[in-house]
Amino acid sequence: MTAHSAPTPSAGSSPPAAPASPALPGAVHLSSGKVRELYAVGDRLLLVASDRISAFDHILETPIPDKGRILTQLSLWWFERLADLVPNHLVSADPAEFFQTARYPAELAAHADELRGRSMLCERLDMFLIECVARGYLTGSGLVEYRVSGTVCGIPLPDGLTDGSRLDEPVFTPAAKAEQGEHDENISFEQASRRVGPVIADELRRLTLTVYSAARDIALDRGIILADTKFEFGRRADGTIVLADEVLTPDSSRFWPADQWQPGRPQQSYDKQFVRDWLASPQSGWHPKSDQPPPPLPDEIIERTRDRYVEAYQRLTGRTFQ
Ligand code: PZK
Repeated sequence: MTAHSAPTPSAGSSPPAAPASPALPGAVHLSSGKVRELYAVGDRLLLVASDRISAFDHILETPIPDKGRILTQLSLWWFERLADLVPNHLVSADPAEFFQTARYPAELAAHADELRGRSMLCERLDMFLIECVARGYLTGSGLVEYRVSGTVCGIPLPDGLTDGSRLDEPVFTPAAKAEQGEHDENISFEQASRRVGPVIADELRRLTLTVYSAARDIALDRGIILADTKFEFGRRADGTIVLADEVLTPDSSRFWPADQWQPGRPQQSYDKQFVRDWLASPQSGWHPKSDQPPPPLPDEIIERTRDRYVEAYQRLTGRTFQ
């Protein structure tokens, strides 16, 4: 994990451009993801999911109510479902439980209500410096490489595939984590092996494809295509490889409605389609390629998008949200 570096103080009297680290008394802020925050709490980590949403590579100013809770609950459900296949980093998702542990600072108890449902207390692992991506369908950066060279991360694929094509066998397509604001860079299995060592690279590929395949089957039974997904793994002091981060959420994966799947065109996104369609429409007064920040979302788009996250959660888990 990279150390948190404080923003460079700006010269003169102008205020710093970046917002201050999101303070959480009793926790040390380590890093900000696009839509999540990571804190150290004693010798553990606290992952907190916000309601922020990104689209067209921008973080929108309009939050989607409950998104952080929905995605956290979905991750937790997957961790439970997949526990027989791979150990995971979850210690507790219940503030009432984790506030009782001796390592937990008393100040944090005052924030139990804002953390409940959207946070996970986790083991602090030694993270592997690759992103472990599995793809069962061809799209995105995989499609871009395929069109140039007929390969994805150096893996040759059959001719004649198109945007959204199903692959006969899912492929492991590792990526190198990019600096904030940049896209992760696809790398070959050989490059991944150089980063983590050949034995670990083999094991990460095996775990990634095993977990993806199990999740893909579960999702498809419920009418959702899990086109691809990104996992992060780390290692315990005893050497055990552990699944970390959030898993199999619409933010770490591509979810497509199975009944609308039609290879040969970009697929409808299960969660963000209303946001994308509205932002790209004349109504928004904005262009996806614009340098300007996107405008705030209308209430109707916020509501419909929240409904989509709830629907994805409920369809996959069979549980009712809240
Ligand atoms: C870890 N990130 C990504 C960045 C986030 C998440 N169990 C772990 N042990 C050590 N490090 C990490 C984890 C996990 N998960 C995860 N970076 C380091 C990240 C920003 C916000 F919520």
